[in-house]
Order: sequence, then structure tokens, then C-alpha cells
Amino acid sequence: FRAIGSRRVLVHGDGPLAGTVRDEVARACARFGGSLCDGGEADLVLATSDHLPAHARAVLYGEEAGETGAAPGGDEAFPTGRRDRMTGTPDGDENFLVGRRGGVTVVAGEGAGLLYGLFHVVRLGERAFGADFPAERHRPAMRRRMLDHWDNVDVHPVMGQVERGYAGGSIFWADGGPRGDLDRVRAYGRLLAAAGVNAVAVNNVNVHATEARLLTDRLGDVAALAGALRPYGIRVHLSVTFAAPVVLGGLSTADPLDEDVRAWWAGATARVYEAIPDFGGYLVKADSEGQPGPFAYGRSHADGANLLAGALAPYGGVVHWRAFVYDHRQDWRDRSTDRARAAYDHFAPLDGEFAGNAILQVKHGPIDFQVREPVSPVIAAMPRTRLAVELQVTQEYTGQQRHVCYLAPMWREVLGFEPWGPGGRTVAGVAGELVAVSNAGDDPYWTGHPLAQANLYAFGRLAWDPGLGPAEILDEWIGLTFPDTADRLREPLHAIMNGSWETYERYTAPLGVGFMVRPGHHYGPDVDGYEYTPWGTYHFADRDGVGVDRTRATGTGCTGQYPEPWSEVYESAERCPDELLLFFHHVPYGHVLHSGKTVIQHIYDTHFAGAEEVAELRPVWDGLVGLVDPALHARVRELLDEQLRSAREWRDQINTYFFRKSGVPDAHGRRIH
Ligand code: GCW
Repeated sequence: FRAIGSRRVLVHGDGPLAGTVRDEVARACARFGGSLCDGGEADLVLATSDHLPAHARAVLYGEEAGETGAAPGGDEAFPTGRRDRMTGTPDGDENFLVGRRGGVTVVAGEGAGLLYGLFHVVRLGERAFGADFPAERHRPAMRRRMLDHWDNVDVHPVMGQVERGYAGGSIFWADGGPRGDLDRVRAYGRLLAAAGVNAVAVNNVNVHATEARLLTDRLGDVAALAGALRPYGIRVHLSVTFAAPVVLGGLSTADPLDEDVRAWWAGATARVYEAIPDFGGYLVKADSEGQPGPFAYGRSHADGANLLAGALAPYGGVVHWRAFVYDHRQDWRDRSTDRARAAYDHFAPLDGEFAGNAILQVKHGPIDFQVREPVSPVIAAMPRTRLAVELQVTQEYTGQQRHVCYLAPMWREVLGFEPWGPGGRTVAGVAGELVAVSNAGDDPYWTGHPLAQANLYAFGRLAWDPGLGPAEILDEWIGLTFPDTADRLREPLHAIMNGSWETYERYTAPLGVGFMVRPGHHYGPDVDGYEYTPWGTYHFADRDGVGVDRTRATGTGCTGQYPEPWSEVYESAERCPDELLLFFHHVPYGHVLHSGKTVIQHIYDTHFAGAEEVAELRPVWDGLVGLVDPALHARVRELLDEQLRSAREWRDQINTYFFRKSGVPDAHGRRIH
């Protein structure tokens, strides 16, 4: 905020969001010596288009008006130009223009755009005030950029306050009730707005007894959160149980086609909107891992989703309906059931049946947030359904915020993937919105591992603009997080973080096979931990080979769920990309990859390399003493030690396991236990 807070700034606009912008600027000026002025010459003008002062109109309609063109560094395949050099009115409440006419001028559609414009100038810092800074128009690629909190109100006996949370307790809830610290909720809203997030689901998709009541007698707690987040342009959504008419309403059924059930949802929803007029909508995990759903009544998931969509429609709300539906009571002996197929098998036949305000929320991969998966085939299969792609910012399967694992490179790959082949539409182009499971909690650094903040930030930025590069986003984050020492931190932090996802992949489950984590908490290696369980996550390693045969020819047929060319590429063990080979094929250990290595030698090499890469991080981090806060430095140092311990454990368990299975020694004679 120094670049803004040290200048003369004018803010024009009405309403709560403009008020937030004014407060932010006033606070920055008090800190850095600038002033929030009422008129006259200013270094920075922030105005909504209906409040545009005469001199700022030139930015819109003046010399810059002729310039049009694609974003510098932008990618045609991505849906919007974040930096289109064009002018016009910023049509859309979140859109804004930045340009120069004397001072820097930000013109926004409405208050939300003003807020995003402010944070954009913060990001740019002094660069925004340079004479040669070009006029730009910014607008989000995704209309909704949403975080799902898996937070429980009651402390769950197994999952704790936050399911799969690695950053302390919930920001919203504590010990069975609201946490009550709305200052912290406001600070969180500010953090999210700075990253571009505009929607939050405030409770776990596994809705237990107390949490179910957030919809009814505990609605006031949700309204309080909505009030705290509203000034930062964030709408609140609620996870609800499909059984609510029974468990809360005392009805004998939750059948989506039952008239009383419809009436119950209509009434409950009317009361929600009375309390929270800008309520976002419902989020539902149905018929999944024990949650109730429409199957109990012989109804389809379109029937279920449309029931809630109907209740929400009069108020402009939406229902996010999760596609994470599979049989978690599978018999491991049954080779015909394939969890990777499940979402497509359940939902693709329903394309076209969902209401216009029902959004099918699809995990990015077919299984469950593994370090490497193909893109979910559902994304290409439902052209007549609104889709949201779900990412996991919380690092359940990627080191649980004890390991450095910068996930933007993975997400960028997912969003840039072309389901219909090179040159076709991208996942980002197909998905109307992006959702992620949150990684924040009441930890002083928000995210447990201080460097995991970069994942939260990157999620918001990629949802705004999927064309941004991971390194570019990381650069922004470094600048914003360590404003005084960023210049000296950039190189070492890029060295630690840029390749950390691939490093994590190297020392964990190989070649897309997935899981191999310790059942239950999912941290650390346990190669056969899930092999004979009902969860459907198997690797089928034996003395001859490893991997899951998902081909049409001899396996589960999952490859047939993809359009061409991928259906053909994945079907063929020769053409399948190395990193997904064991996701789609069961191959002998001697199978030669495109890399020229055998599968077994690849396993040994990547596991030795991955653990070595982790060993190199600590000295780099040690060199940063004095450049970051000492407590933060110490926290990361401890975590890096744990990461190294864990990476070595992974290396040794995986290498030993496959050596024992295959009997094939390491070509380089390294130590395998
Ligand atoms: O990955 C699994 C997690 C569950 C989670 C589930 C889901 C909320 O292990 O903890 O439940 O995914 O996405 O619903």
C-alpha cells in the first residue's frame, strides 16, 4: 500500500464497497503520509463510472481510446483479456479500467470493480505511477471465484473443527458456535478480496447435526458472517443437507418430487433471504460418502439439484451440486467397478436436465485431488449444464501444508487443458466458475505453512485470469507479502517454490497411480494402505507390474469417457503421456517410457531425485535470515525439516516396496532398504 498511501488520492463512489475503498485508502495514507482528498489535483483517482469526474473522462474517451489489442503475454485460448488495451465503459460490476491522465485513474463499473481496481494498483505499486504505464481494461474470466470451507461448527470427533484443515481452527466457528471474532472474519474478507475471491461457503460439505441448523435456527450466525464479508464483495453460501426437510422440518420424506418437501425448501429459503438478502446459495454433497441424497427416493441428481434450484430461483441464488458421487463401499475384488468412471457415469446422462441456476461442481480430476490426475471427463461431457471446476487449495494430498507445494503450475495445466485436443476450447473456457477447498484457518499466517499462502492467492488470481503464469503470480505474491525485501527474496523463493509441485510428485505416488497415502489422515506413505479397502483407490502392483487398466480393450473402459483425441491417446500405452501411464494402464516394470527409462528405473530415479531436491531447500531458506520476520523464518525452517524427513520416508518406502515386488535392482546401485 505504500505507493498509494504516500500520494494524494480521490475516491468517488457510493455504497458499502466504495466505503471500503475509502477506508483502505485512508488507512494507507495515515500510515505512509499521503492524503485522501475531496477534490482538486490527485495522483490517483478511483471512481465508479457514474461518478466519473470530468478530467477522468479523458481516460475513457481520450487519446487512449483508439488502442485495442490482445493482452501482452495473453493467450488467445483463454476466455478473457485481462489486459485488453481498450476502452469503453467498464460494463460489469467487477470490471475496471486503469489509465493515466495526469494522475492514475481507475474507473470501475460498480463498487466491486473499484475494490478490485484498488487492489490492482496495490499489486502494481510504483509501476502504476510510471509515465509509460498503458491503459488497460480488466474483467474476471470467472464470474464466481469461490472458496468452500470444510469447517464444522462442532468439533468433529475424527475430523476436528476443520475437515482436512492444516491451518489451525476455523476462522468462523469454535466449539459448537460462532467464533465471534468478526474482526478476524473481516481481515479474512480483505485477504480474499485482494486475491479476487468473491464467494465463500462457510461450512463443511459433510453436514452434521449442528451444522444442518445453520439453515434454520442458527441462521443468525451465518448472517453475521455475511455482514462481515459483504464490505469486501464476498457473498456467503451454505452447505445444506439434502435430508433437511426430515431432520429439521420433521417431514417423513425428503423426496425431491414431494409437494410438502418443495414447500419446506421454499419456506426455509425465503427466511434465508429475509436474513441475508444477497445470500449466494446452497452447496450440496449428496449420495456421497454417506451424505443423504435423492437416490434414497429413486430420484435422479437432476431432480435433487432442481428442487433446491427452484427454491433459490426467485431470489437469484444458485445451487452448487457436487459431482463427487461414487461407491465408497466397493469390493476390492470387483475389477469392473472403477471409481474414476463414477462421476461421468452418474452425471453425463443428465446433461440438459439441470435448471439454469444449478451448477454442477466437478473435481478437476476423476478420482480425488491427487498430485497427478487426468482432467475429469465430466468437463467435456456436459455442454448443456453449468459447470464449476473444483480445486483443492487445502493440501490434503499434497503435503498438508507441512510440505512446500506451490500448486499454481498444476492448476494452470488443468485450466489450459484442451479436452477436444490442441487448438480447441480449454477447461477454463468450458467452466463458468472456479471453486476451491480453502486452506485457511485461525493460524497467525492464515495457512499453517506461510508459503502455502501463495496457493490461496494463486487460486484467486487464476480464477480471475486463467492465462496468468504461475511464476508471474508467485512474483505478485512475493511483492505483496514481503514489500520491503521482495527484491532480494524473489530469486530464492522462486527457487524453492516454482518446481515444488513436481518435486512432491517425484517422491510420492509415481506416474499418476495416486493414493499410496496412510489411510484416514492421508499424510505420509503407506503403499498398500488402501489396496484392499472399499474406497476404490488401488494400484494393483504385483511381481510383474503396476497400474490400473482403464482401457476399453481390456480394462474398465474409462478411456472411452474422453472425446478424441484423448480417448485414443489414453487408450494406448505407447501414446499415453508418461505422467499418466499408471492411471490408465497396468504395465510390466520393464515397460519403457517416452523418457527412455523403464517404469521401475523411473520410480527409483524420481524418488532419489525428489528427496534430494527437498534437501536443497533448507540451505536456500537459511540464507534468508533477516529478510523475513524471524518467527516466520523459524516456522518455515521447522517445516522444511519435516518435509525432508517425510520425503526420505516416501523415497525409502516406495523404492523398497517396488524393489521387493519386482526384484529388479537399481541400475545405479543406490541404497534401497
Ligand atoms: O478427499 C475427500 C476427503 C474428504 C472430503 C471428500 C469430499 C469433505 O478425504 O474429507 O469430505 O473428499 O470432497 O467430499
